[in-house]
Amino acid sequence: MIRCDAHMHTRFSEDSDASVHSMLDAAIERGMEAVCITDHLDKDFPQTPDFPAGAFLFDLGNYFQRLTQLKEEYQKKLEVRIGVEIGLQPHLGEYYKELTEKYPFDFVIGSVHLIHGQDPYYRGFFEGRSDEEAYHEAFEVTIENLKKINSFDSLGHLDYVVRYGTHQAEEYSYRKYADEIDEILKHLISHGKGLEMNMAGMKYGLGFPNPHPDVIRRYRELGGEIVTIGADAHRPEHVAFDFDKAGEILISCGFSYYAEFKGRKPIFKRIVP
Ligand code: HSO
Ligand code: ZN
Ligand code: ZN
Ligand code: ZN
Repeated sequence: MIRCDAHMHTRFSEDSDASVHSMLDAAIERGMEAVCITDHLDKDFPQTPDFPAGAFLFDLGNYFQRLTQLKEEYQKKLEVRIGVEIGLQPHLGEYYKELTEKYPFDFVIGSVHLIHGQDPYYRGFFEGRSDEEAYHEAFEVTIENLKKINSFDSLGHLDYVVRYGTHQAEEYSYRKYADEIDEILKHLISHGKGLEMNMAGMKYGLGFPNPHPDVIRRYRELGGEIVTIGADAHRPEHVAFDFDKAGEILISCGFSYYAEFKGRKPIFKRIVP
């Protein structure tokens, strides 16, 4: 059983209305022993149909103050850790370095939400691009980000772009993008970075987490040891989503442990099937 959900959003994130309490209570209800709250901090997010330019930022001083209170309030019921999901863009290396050194995060997820300034969440990105072109472009941009940004612990939802593809996974397999994916995985391994297994892929109808288990298996084959797990819930009902399947999937990828982060250091937990 996996007992820690290490990726969730609350109303500190522009795209969530959930109170922190509602997310923590849901985690207790689902049998979690620990959670890490990882609100979105996506510097230089462009204007989109839902948000004005510059959305996905919040006051970190206020965040730490509020979450530290709740950490104490919940300490007998649930271990609450304080993290963040930073949105990677190649020009933000120095910005994120300063920010992650300034605040005492437990865990920093680095995620690529923007491909040359566009979020594939919006259909506009796929206009004028085949899924195949879009996926190649997303992985190339991921490599570029990794070369420029080191201030994170685990790479979030590596194949995020596939969730939103016109034909989703029809044009997708590890093999088809093996050159780029291997470069991403080798970079993570040689820099001591984790790979996230993001269970939200299950609820997007992909039928697999992000990244696909073949990618997680390849990370293992190449010597990767740090897999973090999160449901990426933006609402209480999605906390620990499909966690009953997470352990089996990870075992099928050759792992008997998963990793949680505390004080920016990995803690390895045995997966009990
Ligand atoms: N950042 C979201 C996707 C999104 N983009 C929502 C804009 N709105 C993934 O958690
Ligand atoms: Zn979000
Ligand atoms: Zn994300
Ligand atoms: Zn997220």
